[in-house]
Amino acid sequence: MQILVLHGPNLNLLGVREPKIYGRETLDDINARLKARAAQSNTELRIVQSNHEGVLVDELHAARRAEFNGILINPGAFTHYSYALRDAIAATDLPAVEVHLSNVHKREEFRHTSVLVPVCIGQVMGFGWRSYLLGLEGLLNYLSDQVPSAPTKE
Ligand code: CA2
Repeated sequence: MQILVLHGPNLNLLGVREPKIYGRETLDDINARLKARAAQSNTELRIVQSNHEGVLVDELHAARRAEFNGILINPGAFTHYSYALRDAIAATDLPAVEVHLSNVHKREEFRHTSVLVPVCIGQVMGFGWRSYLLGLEGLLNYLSDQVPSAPTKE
């Protein structure tokens, strides 16, 4: 199986700034943990971090063409207002899980809305770097529950 992991804007700063909110793990640390867990389920990850909305949209379009099985995404602040990302996730027709390091509901009002979660199968937040692993776990479980479609009779 293949899963696309997307990290949105500013997440490249993880571990370097604001450790009280986002923890001390770097993005490389989180990616290594995700890869190790995915390998246990014979799953390959394509991992991309971008500060640019269009790059994330392009990655989502490419994921559909390349027959990925699912998407794990921390959209960063795009969570709260990007209809472009929402449309792109919906267009993939793939199961997507939204993850957040922080519990956005304990933070500023503008973070309380996700315009993306309606096109995702689920959302995990508030567990720091573990949110990513919990999100991956949920996605892998969801995918393993999917019954392969029966071959069509002639
Ligand atoms: O809690 C999350 O994972 C967020 O997606 C993080 C976004 C924020 O805009 C969302 O509301 C919630 C911000 C990521 C910024 O990451 C930084 C990491 C270190 C230093 C500064 C920013």
